[in-house]
Amino acid sequence: MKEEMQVAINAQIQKEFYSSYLYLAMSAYCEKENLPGFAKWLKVQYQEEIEHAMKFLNHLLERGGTVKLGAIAEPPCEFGSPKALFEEVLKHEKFITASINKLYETAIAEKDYPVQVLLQWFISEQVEEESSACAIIEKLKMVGEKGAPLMYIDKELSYRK
Ligand code: OFO
Repeated sequence: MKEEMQVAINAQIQKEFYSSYLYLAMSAYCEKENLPGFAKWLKVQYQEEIEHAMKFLNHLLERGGTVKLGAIAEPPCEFGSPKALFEEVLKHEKFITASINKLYETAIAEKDYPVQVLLQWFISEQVEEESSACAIIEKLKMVGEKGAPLMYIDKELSYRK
């Protein structure tokens, strides 16, 4: 596996772990704000992000590459209203989508076909990630962010497995 490809995948592993760290911080914040359903949804998201990081890490290992884990930055601990928090989720997912697309361009330039196949899963996943954040933002816009309607959304989010 070419060096440039390995560097790019290691950088993506770091971003996926940051995503997990960010969503764990958001989950803890929601728990503190008495929004257990939001907290649960974000905790599932945190676990999914670790799986994303591991898909890249395992691919590197399977191809005889070198795993070089970078430092994970400290995420914020205050996120404002539920809508503001989900706007942050969407913004972060758009950043990850751009990063995955860039990685795909590198895989094409390096003629690394196995990485291109791996990335196709991530490209579809990013469509889903952005769409679910958008759907939650839209619901919050529709019902507002207080009282019974907020509790209803909180309950709905608690069903995520
Ligand atoms: Fe949220 O998709 Fe990975 O980072």
